[in-house]
Amino acid sequence: MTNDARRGIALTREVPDSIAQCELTHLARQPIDLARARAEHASYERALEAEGFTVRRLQPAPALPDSVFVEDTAIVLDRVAVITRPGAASRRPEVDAVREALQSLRPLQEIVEPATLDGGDVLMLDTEAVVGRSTRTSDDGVRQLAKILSPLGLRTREIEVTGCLHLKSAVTRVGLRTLLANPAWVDVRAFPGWTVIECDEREPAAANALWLGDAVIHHEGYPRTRRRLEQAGVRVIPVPASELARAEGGVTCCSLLVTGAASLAR
Ligand code: CIR
Repeated sequence: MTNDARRGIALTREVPDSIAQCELTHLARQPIDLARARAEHASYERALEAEGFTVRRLQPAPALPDSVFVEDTAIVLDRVAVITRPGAASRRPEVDAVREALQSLRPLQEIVEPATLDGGDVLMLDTEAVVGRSTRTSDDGVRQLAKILSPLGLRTREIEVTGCLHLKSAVTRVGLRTLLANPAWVDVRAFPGWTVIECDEREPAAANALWLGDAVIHHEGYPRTRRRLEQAGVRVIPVPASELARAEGGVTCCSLLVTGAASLAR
């Protein structure tokens, strides 16, 4: 696709100086090369631009270590954007800039205290929101989301996820009727009617792909899983993402895609 705004806006946020203090749940802390992380993030933004998105960077938040992972702060749908209340207390101040950026693009709703919900736990499958009941998302968070989505004709379903941070670490959409999953982290039988491509077992974190409608952005470090995707006819755009993986982030985490006509209003 040519470099224009027809696809909509991708909200991103720069890798903060404090990334080394990020939250970690399943990974041991390793040093993160800030310059390299920023270069990888820039490659990711360029890939989105090359696919027709206008990248809009939120104001930087140098003191919020996980602020690059904007996906967790909102769920952007055609007719509403839901501002979340992240499960990690250190991440809650991240939502302010996201709310400000989204308010001219969508009617807003909010997940409110004491509920928690991370955007990384919400997998939208057409008219259904599948929500991972991870350590970050509470039952009340799922209930509040269901209440917001139900009047829009969208169902909400809770699903168990184990061994990884978020539902979308375990399963993501890669096609009109196709998912990419790590069956060790999520029960793939929970998606009847969907073709499920399993990631290579030597690449457990490879189930996280960012679906753009006709291609996916995927971490270049997972060539075996990439081959499986390509064999299934999925167009893969590989990007470097190894430094942010050390912060337990994947490719879906670094953007909020605002697509459709409403996104072009300013
Ligand atoms: C966290 O633990 O919250 C961050 N270090 C990583 C968040 C990754 N986000 C995502 O999977 N949606």
